[in-house]
Amino acid sequence: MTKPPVCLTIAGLDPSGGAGVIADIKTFSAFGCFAAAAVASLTFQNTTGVFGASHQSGKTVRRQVEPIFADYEVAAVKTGMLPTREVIETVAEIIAESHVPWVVVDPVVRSTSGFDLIDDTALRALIDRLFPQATVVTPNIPEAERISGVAIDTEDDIIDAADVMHGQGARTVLIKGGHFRTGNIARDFLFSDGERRVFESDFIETDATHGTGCTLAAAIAANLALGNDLVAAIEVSKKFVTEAIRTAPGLGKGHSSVNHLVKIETL
Ligand code: PXL
Repeated sequence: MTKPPVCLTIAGLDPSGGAGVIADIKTFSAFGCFAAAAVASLTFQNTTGVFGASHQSGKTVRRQVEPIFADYEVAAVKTGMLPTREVIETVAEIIAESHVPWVVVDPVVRSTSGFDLIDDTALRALIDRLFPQATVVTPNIPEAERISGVAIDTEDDIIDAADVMHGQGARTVLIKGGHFRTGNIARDFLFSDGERRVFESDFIETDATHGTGCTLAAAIAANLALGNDLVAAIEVSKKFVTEAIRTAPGLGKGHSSVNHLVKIETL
């Protein structure tokens, strides 16, 4: 049997299974990658909201991740909720030392239910230390607004926000337009090397959106690890997330998780 590519997520643990490392592990697996995971923060939550979090230190994140790099050839890293400046600086150092070829940075800032997942100092470190190392940074609209300081109402605002993020060191930015729909189309905007590309998918009217951001970023990392180029990786990942929303299990009293185990043959 040929060896599967190893994908490593460094993110928060959502014990209810919808977002964070559990979503990432399932998504990596759905694409046939081997999942490794380090927990940067233990969150307390369910589908109705986030009730708190207990963060790891830079040291305990390093102690989780270093043995993995010492043992495996890691094909892609995906970062999600990195709660403090200390954790972000540690992750940035380890990624730089590792020379891992693909780094997907999901700049997780706030939960769907409005809980701030990282503070301003951490956000600054995320921009300064991780953006320059990212193959792609994947903010949604509220995240792009908080990171760039640009209020986004129009497509021109999306372009302005991407310009600011380029200036902040992110070479390639995918702004996810789920919060910026046009009719029944959800559009994501990719900015890379002076070029802009728009990806369209069906907008599905639903409450089952918990973990969509994590799932998309993890799917992109998996597909880069499998040898796809970035555009192809985003295309298949968007189809995957659309299907994951469409086939969501509808669990819990709040925003249901999506279905992370979509059969990729059906895409
Ligand atoms: O969807 C953003 C997100 C990412 N990671 C973790 C989370 C959340 C939202 O709740 O809990 C761990």
